[in-house]
Amino acid sequence: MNPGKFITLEGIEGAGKSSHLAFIESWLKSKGLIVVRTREPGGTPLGESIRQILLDHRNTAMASDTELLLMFAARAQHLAELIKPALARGDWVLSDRFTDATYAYQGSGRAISSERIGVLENWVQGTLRPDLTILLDVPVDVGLQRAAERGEKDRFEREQAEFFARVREGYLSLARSTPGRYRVVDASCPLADVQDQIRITLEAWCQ
Ligand code: Z5A
Repeated sequence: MNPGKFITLEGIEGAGKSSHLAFIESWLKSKGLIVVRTREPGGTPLGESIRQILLDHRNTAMASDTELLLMFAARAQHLAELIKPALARGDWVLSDRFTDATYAYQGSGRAISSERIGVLENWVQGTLRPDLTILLDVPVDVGLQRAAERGEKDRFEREQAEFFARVREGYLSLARSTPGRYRVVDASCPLADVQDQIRITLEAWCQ
């Protein structure tokens, strides 16, 4: 049996992750792979409950460390209940966000040190890391304009443009420091062009 692979999709608000997840899933399935599609925070019943707390815009008093620990609490459950069993079966796991989002949002966005995040990453994940991370990169103004067309804003979506600028730079910095795992896609162009870039990326990576 081939070992399962772990693919994550990342990007700032309005980058288009939701729009492209189904495409990636169907492309992988067309290659005969069994795909488990999931998301963070969430992916399990317990994780989805934690997600509700994290995204609830009424939780304005949430401290940055609380936010960080809740992200990793949801992730610990996600790994134990879904990700590790799927990979052990040889399935491919496709996750809408994972720990890079923590480095970008809680690290670059909220100014929590990488060292502190790294302690939790090693504790919760051990040596497990994604095999491939696709970063949908988009300028903040473009992303926010796209996202503005959605309904009521959650707790993160209420952040200012400066916050998302730090998050974007955090992601680009991760991509620069981990080039073997990262593929950066220009998500500012039309949907079909972004999809083409993703397909070319997957074809090259899966060879
Ligand atoms: N978070 C965190 O802080 N720390 C962590 O460790 C983790 C997460 C794991 C929820 O995540 C929040 O959790 C997230 C970070 C934080 N908050 N924020 N921001 P989420 O992934 O569920 O939330 P999201 O970022 O809002 O993701 P999303 O729903 O997948 O949105 P999206 O990337 O913006 O994608 P979209 O809905 O597909 O696109 C938005 C709109 O743009 C939509 O109308 C599309 O039709 C349009 N769009 C997309 N691409 C294009 C192109 N190329 N052209 C034109 N229009 C486009």
